[in-house]
Formats: sequence, structure tokens, C-alpha cells
Amino acid sequence: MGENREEGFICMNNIKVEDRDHGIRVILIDRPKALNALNTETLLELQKVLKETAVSSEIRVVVLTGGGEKAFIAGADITEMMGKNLSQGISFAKVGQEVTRLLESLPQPTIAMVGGFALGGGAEMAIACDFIYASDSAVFGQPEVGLGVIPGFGGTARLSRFVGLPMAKDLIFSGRKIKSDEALRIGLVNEVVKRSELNDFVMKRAQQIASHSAGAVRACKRVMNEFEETHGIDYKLDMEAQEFGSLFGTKDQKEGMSAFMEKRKPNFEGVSLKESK
Ligand code: DAK
Repeated sequence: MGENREEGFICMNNIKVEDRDHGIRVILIDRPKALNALNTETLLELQKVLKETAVSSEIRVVVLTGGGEKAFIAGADITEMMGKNLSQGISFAKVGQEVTRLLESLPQPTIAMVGGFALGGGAEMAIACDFIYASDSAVFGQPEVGLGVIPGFGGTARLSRFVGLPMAKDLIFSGRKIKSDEALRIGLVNEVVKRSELNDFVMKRAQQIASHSAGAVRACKRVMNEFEETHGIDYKLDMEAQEFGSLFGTKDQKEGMSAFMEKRKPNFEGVSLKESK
């Protein structure tokens, strides 16, 4: 796994990582000739970077995107997958699942910036992020049944969270590709903008998130993700109250509320490593 590091940049064989102002980390899958398809090496590089990201208190928002004009990620690498036997197929799915799990459970908010094809394992990477902003040229789909497999990187588990169970079944059973206007209508993406405006749009939204108390944003994510699991309303209300209570008395809470009263911008302290789980 080749790797170059400079201040604010990590360059691996298949991914590039850039730490921008305001604590925004951009992770770019950079195999444009293969439409950023995910082979094992790319997945292992992502795994490494996501593990590092998870323990950083400096990084406030993560943006996942694909290199080149045509694709976010066109899926798992079919060329590599073709030759796999049963046990190799299972280990490939495991590393892919681990990467989507790492992405989903990052303490920082994650945005999938989708400028083109997000198919199969690519769509699954996008739905492991907190939400998706797409360009008007984006195309989504879970074409796996047409290749004789099922979504292997968590798609059967996660797609319904975005679009509801009947629509998730519709997309997965049919394998059809949908354009960004339909993706917006069914709730798969949060917003669609012109291709040329996507980067600026996403960075502005990321900055908006990054300007808030990192501890409070992380707590929101923790609570909201936990609620997606199969807990009843009493459990949810109890956990919400506990998280709410634990933020009371923090410097950021005092600062945020004082700033509001004093009609000024808050100056948040950030999150300590202890909080950044
Ligand atoms: N893998 C490998 N190479 C890919 C690729 C992929 N998924 N998608 C595109 N490429 C490569 C093409 O082969 C081509 O390479 P060259 O021929 O130039 O060497 C290059 O990228 C450009 O692609 P095209 O020439 O096809 O470009 P077009 O504009 O004509 O078409 C396309 C774009 C995105 C519509 C088309 O490339 C396409 O249909 N690609 C495949 C999309 C797809 O089916 N994705 C889903 C992959 S399956 C599991 C584990 C994992 C998974 C499932 C199960 N278990 C173990 C249970 C995951 C499955 C998937 O993700």
C-alpha cells in the first residue's frame, strides 16, 4: 500500500485525502479509469484512513467523493470480483462491510458528494454516509441481481432507511438505474445541484456544520444513529435526555447560549479526544 503524507494531504495508490479549512476532510476515491470501482486495495486504504479519521478531534466533517467527471463509484470492482471463489467472495464482502460500518459509525458527520454514477457498492458507500448531495448528472442503482449477486456492502440493510422498505425492494429487485431527480423525489438524496456547482455547494454546507459545536453535532449523530436500531420510544427518549443532559454544563453549551443572549457569534472550543468516540 503506497503512501505519501504531507501536511494536510495523504496520497495512497487509490485514494487521496485532503484536510481543508474548518476541519473538513475530503476523501477522494481516485481510480477514474475504472470509474472509481472498489477493489480490495482501495477498500483497505479506505479502512486505514477511516480508522484514523475516527480518532481525530480536529476533523469536524467528512466528505466522500469520487475522482473524474463520470463517477462517484461505479460499484465493487467486477474484474476483481469475477475470479473470486466462495471464501474469497465472503472476505471481500467482509472488508467492504467493515468499511461501510466504519463510515457509518464515524463520530463526525459524513456527506457523500455524488457527481456521477453511484452503482452497487458505490451506492452502498453513499448510503453509509449521513446524507447525500448529488449533481444533476448523478445516477444511482443497485444492479447486483443482474450480476447474479446481492448488494454485499450493506445495501439490503441500509437503503430502506433512506427510501423506505417498499422503494428499497423496488430498486434492489429491479436493479434499475435512477437519475438524480428521481433520487431526490424518493428521499435518497438531500439536494441536487448543477455539476459545476456541486463542490462549492457541499463545502458551504460542510462549513455550516463545522461552525457549530462539534460535541453537540457528534451527540446528535450518536443519538440519531442509535435510534435507527430497533429500540422502543421509551429507550429513545431516555437516551435523548441523557445525551442532552451530558451536554449541559459543557463550555460549548454555556458559550452557545451566552452568545445567543449577547447577540454575537459563539466561539466554540471543539471536542476533546475523550468525547470523540
Ligand atoms: N468494476 C470494474 N470496472 C468497471 C466498473 C466496475 N464496477 N464499472 C466500470 N468499470 C470500467 C469499465 O470496465 C471500463 O473499463 P475499460 O474498458 O475502459 O478498461 C471503464 O470503467 C469505463 O466504463 P464503461 O466503458 O463501461 O463506461 P460507460 O460510460 O459506457 O458506462 C457504467 C458506465 C457505469 C454504466 C458501466 O461502466 C457499468 O454498467 N458499470 C458496472 C456498474 C455495476 O454493475 N456496478 C455494480 C457492481 S457489483 C458481494 C460483495 C460485493 C458486492 C456484491 C456482493 N458479496 C460477496 C455478497 C458488490 C457488488 C457490486 O457493486
